Amino acid sequence: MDTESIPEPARREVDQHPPKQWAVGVTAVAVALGRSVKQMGALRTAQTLVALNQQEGFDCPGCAWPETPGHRKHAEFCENGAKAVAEEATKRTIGPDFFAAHSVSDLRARSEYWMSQQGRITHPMVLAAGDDHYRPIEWDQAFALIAEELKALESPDQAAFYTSGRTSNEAAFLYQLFARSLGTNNLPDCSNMCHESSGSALIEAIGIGKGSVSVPDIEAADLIIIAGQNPGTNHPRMLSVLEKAKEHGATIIAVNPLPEAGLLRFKDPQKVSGVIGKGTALADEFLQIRIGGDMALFRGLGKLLLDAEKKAPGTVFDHAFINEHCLGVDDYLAELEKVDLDEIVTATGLSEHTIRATADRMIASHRTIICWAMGLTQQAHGVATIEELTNLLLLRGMIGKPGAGVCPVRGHSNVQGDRTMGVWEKMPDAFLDALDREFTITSPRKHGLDTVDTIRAMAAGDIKVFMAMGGNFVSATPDTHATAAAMGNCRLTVQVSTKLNASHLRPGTTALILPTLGRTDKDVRDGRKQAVTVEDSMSVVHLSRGSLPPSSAQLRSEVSIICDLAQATLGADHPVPWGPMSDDYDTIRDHISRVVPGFAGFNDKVRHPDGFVLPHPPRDTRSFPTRTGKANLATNPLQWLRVPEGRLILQTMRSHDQYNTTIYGHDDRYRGIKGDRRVVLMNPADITDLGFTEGQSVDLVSEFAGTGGIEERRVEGFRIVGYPTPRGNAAAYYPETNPLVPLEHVAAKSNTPVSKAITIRLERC
Ligand SMILES: Nc1nc2c(c(=O)[nH]1)N[C@H]1C(S)=C(S)[C@@H](COP(=O)(O)OP(=O)(O)OC[C@H]3O[C@@H](n4cnc5c(=O)[nH]c(N)nc54)[C@H](O)[C@@H]3O)O[C@H]1N2
Ligand SMILES: Nc1nc2c(c(=O)[nH]1)N[C@H]1C(S)=C(S)[C@@H](COP(=O)(O)OP(=O)(O)OC[C@H]3O[C@@H](n4cnc5c(=O)[nH]c(N)nc54)[C@H](O)[C@@H]3O)O[C@H]1N2
Ligand SMILES: [Mo]
Repeated sequence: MDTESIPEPARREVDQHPPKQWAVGVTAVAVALGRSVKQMGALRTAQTLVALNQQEGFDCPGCAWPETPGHRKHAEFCENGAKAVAEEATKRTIGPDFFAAHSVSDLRARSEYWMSQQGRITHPMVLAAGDDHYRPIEWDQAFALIAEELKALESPDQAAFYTSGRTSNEAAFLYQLFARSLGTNNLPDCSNMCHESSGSALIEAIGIGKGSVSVPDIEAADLIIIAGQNPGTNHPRMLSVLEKAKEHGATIIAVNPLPEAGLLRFKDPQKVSGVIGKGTALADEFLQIRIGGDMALFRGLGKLLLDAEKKAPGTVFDHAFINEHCLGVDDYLAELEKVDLDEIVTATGLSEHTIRATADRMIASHRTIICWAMGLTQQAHGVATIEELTNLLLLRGMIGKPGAGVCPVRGHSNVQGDRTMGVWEKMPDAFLDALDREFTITSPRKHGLDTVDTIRAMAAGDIKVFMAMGGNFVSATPDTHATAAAMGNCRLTVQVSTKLNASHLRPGTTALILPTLGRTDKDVRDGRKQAVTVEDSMSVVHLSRGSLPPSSAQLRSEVSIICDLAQATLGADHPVPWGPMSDDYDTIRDHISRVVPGFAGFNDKVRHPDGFVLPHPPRDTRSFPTRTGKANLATNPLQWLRVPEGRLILQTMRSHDQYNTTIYGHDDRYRGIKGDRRVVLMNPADITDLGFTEGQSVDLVSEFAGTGGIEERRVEGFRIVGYPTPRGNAAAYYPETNPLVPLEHVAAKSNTPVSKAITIRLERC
């Protein structure tokens, strides 16, 4: 395929239509099939899409939303899942000729869109010190090069091992085992930028950092609050579960600064009525909240629940549950007493009437679920916000019973599994003890570096070797220019990748690209077809088997790459049986079954058609394995965002045509935006008040109070689009806006970059 024929899109006038009032429907099917055939051809499209999320097929590399139990036989259609598959299973390839034709300096001028459209990387490539071209390298030489650099380190803590959330359980387990065998806990991952705030809050509150509900729970709930999440684009299969819940009489409340199409109305392409009819109205209420106002909303609701409880004691709070299971209740109630509803109205931008109506719905509910995603986690006070919503559920005993609980909706398809497998810079000692016993190694106990701290350490020259198991570190992390410079301080950067991206172009002194199999690819080891496993957002573990012939004989599985690297680095007499595990993934699962809680009998259990569900003590038995042994209500000072004079609060979000840093196209169909990603969505009244006009091109300048005064960062040439977002708030796409997010702008406790609340001003350009 002639990849030169894929041009950079010409910048043209953004074509804007009013935001869509419904999601999915027949257009989605057409768009996804069109993309699939373009990337894969008709035959491969047919072969691939029938195997998606089937019992004998592969797990969708799109989102982490679970399959409905018993339904894995009937793959649900999901436009964005199909697009994610088409991107991976594309027939386009890039190999040594491509890299001979394009220098690194040339490629830096290309967009992420252009790069991802070039196709799958087919050969291991090396960028030698001082060279401007990647050149092919043999696998063994690549492993020897990495091993040499790792062995030359003064301390293993001079290495960092990043993971993106597509990595299978088996590869993730081996990757952390390798890092710990080497002697470091430096295991930053994409979760640090994603649901870390949820984990931080939930571990303290309920003793486990995972959601407590299942698909049947959602279908059985009578009230579902969805805050800071855009499921129509990012978790489309969630919509059919919400539709089921509605059929059973549930009320759905959407809390979002934007009127996201998927939350308002849903057309199910599986049903004739969905294709031709008006669709199901999903949200009964749309609370158009100001960015960062969620903690105030939940606190205001808490106050109204308390008032109602005082009026009719025993009717609102679940005293039996509170007495048996909760700590910290009196302090929290004392805090609620202080609430001034006027402040809540100002902080949220919602009317008192709306907040009271929501409280009434909560009081009337017997089974409440709260779902959330990045709108809540990527806030400076994200952890406190999630603690606040958990408090409300605890006061009402809404956890550990059918149809009720906490539901952080995960991002990457195996991000939750990677954590379960030990990819975390601060894994508890009990896990490390079990790992050491199983393999007779000595894991380090000193906590390692997370994503933001890895970048800081790189900038300080303290990280010499950086390895990434997937992902696009430079584009996904904040402060793009500072991060790119920090990468340049490394002696060696290694990217295990499927597709070309900006991280390959921000090398250390030497850089390697190691091409790997994806989910859709057939993985044969030692003559036998291998399967891997993944864990979804609701703690269900199941098998995934790729079936497509790999696009190059050079591609290796992540598992085999790690095992070969480990043997090259740690030597043949290392106590971990890297060779046998590399040849037969059942062997890896046997080891996992003895190390990771909940995995006893792993190989048998995972062969059940629906996989198996991991234990979750609060959900299963209302027991709370926290430090105190009880569910803890947290009391935090109320926090919300004030918009400084002449400024806006900017959130950075995903369009309908991207997967994180992989850009599929330039449209954002549900938001009615076509042909341009460099846009800033603003309230029309703000456009006028700030002295601008629609369609004007501006620079976005972020302002951040650093230690040395106000710091500024700039991205250039964004087109103003009038959009129904609250006054004082703006929205633009990630990753183009990541240069605006200072490395220091992180959430308290979770260290998650604050990608959803950046103070900006606009400047004419
Ligand atoms: N197709 C597709 N699917 C994906 C991804 C993808 O890029 N493409 N990414 C995957 C990953 S890794 C993740 S983490 C998930 C992300 O899934 P989401 O969290 O849905 O992704 P975002 O686009 O970041 O959207 C955040 C939502 O929060 C809202 N929001 C912003 N600020 C606030 C606030 O202060 N309060 C409230 N209440 N809402 C706010 C935004 O308007 C937006 O609707 O999706 C996963 N699935
Ligand atoms: N401003 C801003 N920044 C954000 C966010 C935001 O909302 N706003 N969201 C954050 C979130 S939630 C996340 S999760 C991160 C995402 O951060 P990452 O996970 O690091 O980024 P991705 O764009 O998902 O990574 C894409 C790359 O992964 C590689 N890849 C794809 N599939 C495979 C595979 O199967 N194996 C291997 N080895 N490689 C593969 C391809 O080479 C591709 O180029 O970004 C974060 N950054
Ligand atoms: Mo994510």
